[in-house]
Amino acid sequence: MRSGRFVLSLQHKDNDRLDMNKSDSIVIIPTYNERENIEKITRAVFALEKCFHILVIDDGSPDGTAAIVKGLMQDEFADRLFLLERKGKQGLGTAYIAGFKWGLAHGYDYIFEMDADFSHAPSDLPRLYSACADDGYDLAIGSRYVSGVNVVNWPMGRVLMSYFASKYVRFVTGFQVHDTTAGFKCYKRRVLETIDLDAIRFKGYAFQIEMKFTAYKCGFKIKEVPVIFVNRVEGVSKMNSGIFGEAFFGVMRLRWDGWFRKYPKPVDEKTEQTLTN
Ligand SMILES: Nc1nc2c(ncn2[C@@H]2O[C@H](COP(=O)(O)OP(=O)(O)O)[C@@H](O)[C@H]2O)c(=O)[nH]1
Ligand SMILES: [Mg+2]
Repeated sequence: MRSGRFVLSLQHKDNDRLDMNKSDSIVIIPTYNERENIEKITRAVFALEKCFHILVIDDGSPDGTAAIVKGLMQDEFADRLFLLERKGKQGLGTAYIAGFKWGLAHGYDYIFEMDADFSHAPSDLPRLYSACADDGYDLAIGSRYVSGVNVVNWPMGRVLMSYFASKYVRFVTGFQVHDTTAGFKCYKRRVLETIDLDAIRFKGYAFQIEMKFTAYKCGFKIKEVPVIFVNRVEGVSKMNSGIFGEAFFGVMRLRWDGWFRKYPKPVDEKTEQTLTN
C-alpha cells in the first residue's frame, strides 16, 4: 500500500514535469555543419521564460551536428528537443517544408523559422510569438529593414545586396514588406495549413520570399517586428551564387504567378488545434 502510494506520487511528479514542458510553439532550426552553434542556441531557447520546443532539421552534416543534438535529447531535453535527419544537403527550403509538415502533424499552433548561427536572437522569439498570439497577426517577420538597416557585422557587400534585394522584390512584385528575404518568422498554423506546401518551388532566399508572398496573396495578416540581425561569429555561411541566381529570377516568376495563379483562402481559424504533445 505504502509503496503503491510512493509510485503514484512519483508518477504525479513526472506528469507535472511533462506538463511544464508542454508548448504550443515549435522553433524549426535547419542545420548544415553547425557544430559550434547548435548546443548554445538550443540552451538559449530553452532558457527563455516561455517554453518553446525545437525541431532541428539536419542534412547529414559531416561535422556531427546531429550527434550533438541526439546527446542533448538523451541527457536533458527529451520532451522538447526533436530531430529530423535527412541524407545530404538538400537546401533550406525543403528542410523547412519537412519541418512545417512535422510541426502541423504534431499539433503546434505557432511554427517558427530560425537560423542556428545566432544571427536571429532567441530573445526575440517572444515578440514574434506575441505578434501572432496576442495581436492577431497570421505571420510575424523578424525584420531588419523596418526603419533603416539593422544589421551588425555583415560585410558591406552583403548588407547592400540584402537591402537592395528587398527593394527589388518590392519593386517587381508590388509586395509591401521591407525585409522580404528574412528567415526569422512565426507562422500561425492555419497559414501553413492553407498554403500548398508541395507547390512551393524555391530552395534558398527565394524560398523565404515565396513563402511571404504566398501568405500575402492568400490574404493573411503580416506584421514586421523590428529585430537586429548579427552576423555569425562561429561556423561559415552556406550562401552561394546559385541561391542568389534563384532569387533574382524567382522573383519574376512569383510576379507572374501573382497575376495568373489562384491562391487558396485562409482556412477557418476554428480548425486550429490545441497542443496535445
Ligand atoms: N538542413 C539544412 N540547413 C541548411 C542548409 N543550408 C543552410 N542551412 C542552415 O540554414 C541556416 C542559415 O544558413 P547560413 O549559412 O547562416 O546563411 P546566411 O545567414 O544567409 O549566411 C543555418 O542554420 C544553416 O546551418 C541546407 O541545405 N540544409
Ligand atoms: Mg547565417
